Amino acid sequence: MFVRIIMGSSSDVEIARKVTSNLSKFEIPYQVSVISAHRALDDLQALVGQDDADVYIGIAGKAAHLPGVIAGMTIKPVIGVPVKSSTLSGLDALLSIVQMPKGVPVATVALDGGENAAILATQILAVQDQDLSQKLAAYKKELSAGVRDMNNEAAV
Ligand code: RP5
Repeated sequence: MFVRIIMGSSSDVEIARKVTSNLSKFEIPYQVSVISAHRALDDLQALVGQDDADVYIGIAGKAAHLPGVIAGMTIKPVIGVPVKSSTLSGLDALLSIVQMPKGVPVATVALDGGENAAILATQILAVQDQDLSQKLAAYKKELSAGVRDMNNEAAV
């Protein structure tokens, strides 16, 4: 079991780090590559064509076709992370990733949302993994506790 993370440029690395640090919390193996759908399509085809990952995460900015192209090459779930790397503040990337044609979905998370991409990948893998399900349940409890702490700390 592993998650394949592909970013469109090395300039996306900070977002990729958000993904890897959160996957690591759940002890999920991953592999990271830099491959542009526009500039290295053959390399992308060769990698995704190996069909060895359980979930793909595509990270890209500007005209962000990378996750959609990955989705066109695989039957595995694809999560897209739009990156705020353009003069349009990432709206271009968001729309490029979310507006997929019928039959080729990309599960799109928030701009720069590497954390949620990792959590969503974990949830997909947990469907068939009891140990991961338990870790996610514990994580949800931590989230709730965090909000309760905010309530206690809020000076209102
Ligand atoms: C996209 O264009 C990349 O995903 C990156 O977010 C953006 C800028 O790429 P570079 O010009 O930094 O290589 O392909």
